[in-house]
Amino acid sequence: MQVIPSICTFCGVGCGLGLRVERGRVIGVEPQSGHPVSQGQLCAKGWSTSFAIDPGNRLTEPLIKEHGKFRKASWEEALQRIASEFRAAQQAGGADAVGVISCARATNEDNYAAQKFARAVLKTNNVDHCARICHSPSVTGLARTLGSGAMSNSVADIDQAELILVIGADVTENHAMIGARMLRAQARGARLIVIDPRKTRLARLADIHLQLRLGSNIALLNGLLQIIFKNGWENAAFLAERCEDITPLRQHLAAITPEQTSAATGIPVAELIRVAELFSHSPAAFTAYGMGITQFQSGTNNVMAVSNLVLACGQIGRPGTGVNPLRGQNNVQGACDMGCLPNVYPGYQKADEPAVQEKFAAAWHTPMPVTPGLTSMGMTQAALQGDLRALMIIGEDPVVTDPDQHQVARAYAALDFLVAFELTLTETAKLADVVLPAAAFVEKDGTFTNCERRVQRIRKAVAAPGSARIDWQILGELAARMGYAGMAWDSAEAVFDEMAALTPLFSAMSYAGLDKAHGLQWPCNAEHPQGSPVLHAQSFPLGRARLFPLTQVEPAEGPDAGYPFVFTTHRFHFHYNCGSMTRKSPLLERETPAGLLLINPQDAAKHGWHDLQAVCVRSRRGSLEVRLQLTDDLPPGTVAMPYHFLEAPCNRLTNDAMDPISKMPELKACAVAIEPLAAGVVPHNPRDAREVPVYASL
Ligand SMILES: Nc1nc2c(c(=O)[nH]1)N[C@H]1C(S)=C(S)[C@@H](COP(=O)(O)OP(=O)(O)OC[C@H]3O[C@@H](n4cnc5c(=O)[nH]c(N)nc54)[C@H](O)[C@@H]3O)O[C@H]1N2
Ligand SMILES: Nc1nc2c(c(=O)[nH]1)N[C@H]1C(S)=C(S)[C@@H](COP(=O)(O)OP(=O)(O)OC[C@H]3O[C@@H](n4cnc5c(=O)[nH]c(N)nc54)[C@H](O)[C@@H]3O)O[C@H]1N2
Ligand code: SF4
Ligand SMILES: [Mo]
Repeated sequence: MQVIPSICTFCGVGCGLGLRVERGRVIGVEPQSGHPVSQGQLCAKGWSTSFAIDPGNRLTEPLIKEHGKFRKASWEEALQRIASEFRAAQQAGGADAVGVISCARATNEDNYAAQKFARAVLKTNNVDHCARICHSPSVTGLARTLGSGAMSNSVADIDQAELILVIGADVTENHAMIGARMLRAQARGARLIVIDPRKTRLARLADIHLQLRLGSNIALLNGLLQIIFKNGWENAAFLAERCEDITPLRQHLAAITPEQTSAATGIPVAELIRVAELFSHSPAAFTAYGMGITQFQSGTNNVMAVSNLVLACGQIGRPGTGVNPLRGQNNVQGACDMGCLPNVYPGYQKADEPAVQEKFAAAWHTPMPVTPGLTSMGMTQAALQGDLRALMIIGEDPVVTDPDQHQVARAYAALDFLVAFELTLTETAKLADVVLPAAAFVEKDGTFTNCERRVQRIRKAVAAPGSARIDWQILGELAARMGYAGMAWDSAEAVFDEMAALTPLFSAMSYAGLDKAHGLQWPCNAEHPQGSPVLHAQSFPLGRARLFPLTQVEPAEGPDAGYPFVFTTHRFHFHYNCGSMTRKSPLLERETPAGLLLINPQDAAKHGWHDLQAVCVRSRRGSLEVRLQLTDDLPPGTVAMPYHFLEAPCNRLTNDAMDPISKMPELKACAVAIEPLAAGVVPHNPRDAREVPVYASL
């Protein structure tokens, strides 16, 4: 048996794995000892890796759909078909009639290739990925306040924090090794404060839990700041030295009273004062936040409100502090860094700046597109309107994971051509005209970038099943077929080196450097050859940071007589996003029943519903059938569902009302009605039809 060092393929913590390989198969994993983030541990998902990538569950040959049914095809035929369909779509609708959705689960090398393919081969900026519906408000919000949207500090900083503030993140479930580290910090005396409308496990263990009304984040953060300014608890020296003038913010907050904040958020005044005092007086406060901040139509403003609080108290730029968006997927930080966003090239070089366009035109030996690109949700809208005709989806399952499932399915049905690169036949792949089998992380070399900007090596441990190929190689072969020779790399390292040479944030990185220890944190360049564990120590990318006056924005849909419950969505520890990988593990499947609607016992009692009652849940966009689970994790009036289960597709209900700045849809709040099913009726389960393309008839 060999043990090959790698990095976990699930969440953005980026734990170090050893892949146990026997007779050409990954038979299990072990934690890497001495890894700076995972410290010799893994969570249940990491331990289940071998099921998630098992060759028995995988696509092995290209598939082409004919008369509504897939048949096996050669790579030659499949690639030729994709090349000619993309060219036909562009001839009919122009360069921007096509788009690429890249993969936050694939490597930096794959993502670099995806955006280069979009820009250099297709000549469009229509390239995006699921960061759009994850931390895009962090990218836009922190760009405005600091100039950089990444986690400012490192995971190890938690060990030095005196206070840990967690806002809208369920850390023990979703970033398990960070959650464990926070609890260890609390055990040695750090204070733990959680702001969440649900009683999460971490909230139950915290010193203080502010169980705010769902969606009242700006009201709460403004209220805390108002108390801080009123009492003179702000860090005046830091504000004077490091920030722009804050007079407009002070004036804006002067109109607010703690009583108003309490009424708007449901938090007693005394609790507000206590948290404001503790946070502002702490010698080192580490602030972490997640989807409870970003997934709102006010997502960008929510992020800026977090940033205001951190800056006003000077809790940034030192070890143990910082504003720390907990990035979600194993390589979502990397997919953003590599420029799989319509408005930036690798390293956040702006796509609308002529100098940047010229730089890449010269490096890639072809003109660059000049029109602004569409976001992923923008591509869905364009497809519905007939403006987008062909779409390439590399490892993403928007039919399950994007809001308003019926609309997504209608949009994809309206395309002339859809191609999916996947490990398995997901709900989205079922809708495609061509499906290409992609190599999984254990079958390729490359790098993943974790949530703390740490670029880490993954290594090929086994051969890909059947004829499956690596994403960047597929893109290179397609490029050649479409007349572009500049993507014919011979190794992942060659892709990385090209990227590093063009990206100032990565210019001092190489595979040799990454191999030496446990990777390097960007920026890693001539100024910081050893990388950067803490950002913003001396100055901000903007020079001085900015604090913005902000006003509470309510969710687009509130409860009313027709739809009386607030509906929200979140995650379970044992499953991961669309579930296409974790649900292959019988061990993980055993842990969590699929498709439950979580509801407070008082609500259930009021309506005479019992635990496991079968119900129909309806929003303005769709409906589904599930069973209730009674839990006091949720306050009365709010119901919640995890989103991993295709047989209980909560994104049939969710609202695509969007943040105007980041285009983030409001996945955390909409309104629903609940009706009990007749006694004895079993909830309809679309999984019964699992292998049938659900929307093939649309
Ligand atoms: N086990 C597991 N781990 C994962 C994932 C997974 O699917 N499963 N997915 C990965 C990905 S892609 C991501 S992005 C991360 C996401 O990790 P998190 O950010 O933790 O994601 P969620 O559980 O969706 O939401 C976090 C919390 O926001 C709270 N919340 C809802 N509304 C509000 C509000 O108005 N204010 C506040 N303050 N809180 C609110 C919810 O109650 C929930 O506890 O997890 C990653 N890790
Ligand atoms: N209601 C609701 N919806 C949500 C959210 C929510 O909180 N509530 N959260 C949103 C968030 S934060 C996110 S990030 C999205 C995630 O949404 P998705 O990105 O759609 O989900 P994932 O399960 O992370 O991964 C998608 C696919 O990547 C494939 N894959 C893995 N590795 C590779 C590879 O190397 N190459 C290729 N080609 N494919 C690969 C897997 O097989 C999997 O099917 O969901 C969003 N949707
Ligand atoms: S915490 Fe995240 S990275 Fe670590 S083992 Fe679990 S899923 Fe993998
Ligand atoms: Mo995410």
